[in-house]
Amino acid sequence: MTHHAFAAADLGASSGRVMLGRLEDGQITLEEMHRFENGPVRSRDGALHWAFDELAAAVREGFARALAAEPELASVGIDTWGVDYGRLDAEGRLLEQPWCYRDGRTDGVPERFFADFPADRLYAETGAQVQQFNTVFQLAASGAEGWDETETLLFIPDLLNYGLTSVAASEVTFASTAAVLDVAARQWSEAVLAHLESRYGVPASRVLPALVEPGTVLGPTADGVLARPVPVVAVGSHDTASAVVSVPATTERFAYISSGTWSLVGLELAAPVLTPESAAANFTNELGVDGTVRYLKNVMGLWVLQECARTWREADIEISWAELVDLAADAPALACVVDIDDPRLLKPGNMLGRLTQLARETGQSLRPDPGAVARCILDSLALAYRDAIRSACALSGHAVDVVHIVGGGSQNQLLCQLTAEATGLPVVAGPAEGTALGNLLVQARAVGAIEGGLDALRRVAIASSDVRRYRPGVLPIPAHRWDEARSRF
Ligand code: ADP
Ligand code: LRH
Repeated sequence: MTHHAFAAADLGASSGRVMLGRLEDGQITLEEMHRFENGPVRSRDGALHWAFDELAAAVREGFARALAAEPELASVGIDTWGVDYGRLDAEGRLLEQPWCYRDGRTDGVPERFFADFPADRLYAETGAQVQQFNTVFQLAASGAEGWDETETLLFIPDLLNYGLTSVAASEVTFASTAAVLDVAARQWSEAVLAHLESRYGVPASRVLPALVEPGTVLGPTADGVLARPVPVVAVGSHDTASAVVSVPATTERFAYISSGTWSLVGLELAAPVLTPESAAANFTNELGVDGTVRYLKNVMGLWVLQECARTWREADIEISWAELVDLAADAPALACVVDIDDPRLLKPGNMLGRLTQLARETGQSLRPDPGAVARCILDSLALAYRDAIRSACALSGHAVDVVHIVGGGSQNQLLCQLTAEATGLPVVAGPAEGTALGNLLVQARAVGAIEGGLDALRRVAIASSDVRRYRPGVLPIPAHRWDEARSRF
């Protein structure tokens, strides 16, 4: 029986993993090779960076284990969280550990940027939502220093691929998170690059490499990286792009939520939506696999709960995710809801204090026990999903009959049920390791082990995924209570 094996490294903002995928009879089975924590590291001067060298070593370790387990390993591929980058000198050395997008250096930068490059022009060109951490604003914030020594700017997955292969390329799904692409052409935006150079002294057109589409085989791992050279595939290297590939959809009329540190909520479309209404609603048009567009909104996500859990851990209160979900399920529904996308929740630290403040500002009070806090976060997320899905459909004219939730958050049964209740739509939850699966699917096709378009990849995703189904109307929360809750902020 033919059998192919691939390894996927999937680095989220809270954890990374390397999964071995075995493809047999149209089905991929996953085996975890390595799992490691990730998170921003505060340097002595207070700045937030990523421990890139440690992440690169962990990816390599995971790939080495995969090759030891499957000596015929056909390829490896890497995806990571969006927007961040590193700068390399002429010898290919990293000039500094990459900045973390949650650092405060971009505070106020979009407003200054738009003074001489209007927001509507940036949206018409790049289709990117305004998030202060978009690469374009990070580059504007970085100042003119260090660019003489910079030979190449690479995004995080491209940087990891470069470390494996010495090939410098920029994979387009990730590049689309940077707000420096002409989104319709799937090419660098000459206008945005020229502005970065003339206004901020950032020689973007010189340091950015050629773009490649997902599925491009970059080349073999360099000698000595692994026990033998293994092809490296540029997959949908933005984690959300890989996650969307894995959605086990049986219809085109689906919305997805890629649920992890962030919740990426939206639709798969054939073309970007670049209308002023879409810009006003701050929807982004990120690029997907096979010429698709990921039309979505960044909802603040389980980050808020992760930060609360970190505070409880520091106070010696250890609660597993499953226990937290149980406590939240026992807490009253919609007792306190906040605008979970308030920018004040973006940075690390004092999350409980900030939630309490948001509640107070809207005439509510938040009970400080973990069950009530978790319930507030999950109810607020479900409300945000409802808004995002409704708006995405209205702005794009694409109707949906089902919501797919993939990623670690698909294991949160309360959040899945609340999503069904709030949206009034059936929810299909899983796969929890969707991003790794999407990464593996694109590799499998790149080396010829699967043939066909996204529908063929999704048939394998369906065969490979255990899903759980939720229907609306199970919890005693009628629609008008969601409307009332939404009216509080
Ligand atoms: P990222 O890739 O952004 O690091 P993941 O997709 O790994 O994120 O999802 C992490 C999140 O998944 C956690 O913040 C947690 O809320 C949720 N999660 C993980 N395991 C469980 C579980 N057993 N039950 C409920 N939620 C879970
Ligand atoms: C999710 C994600 C998201 C980006 C954010 C920085 O992991 O890639 O799509 O906006 O991280």
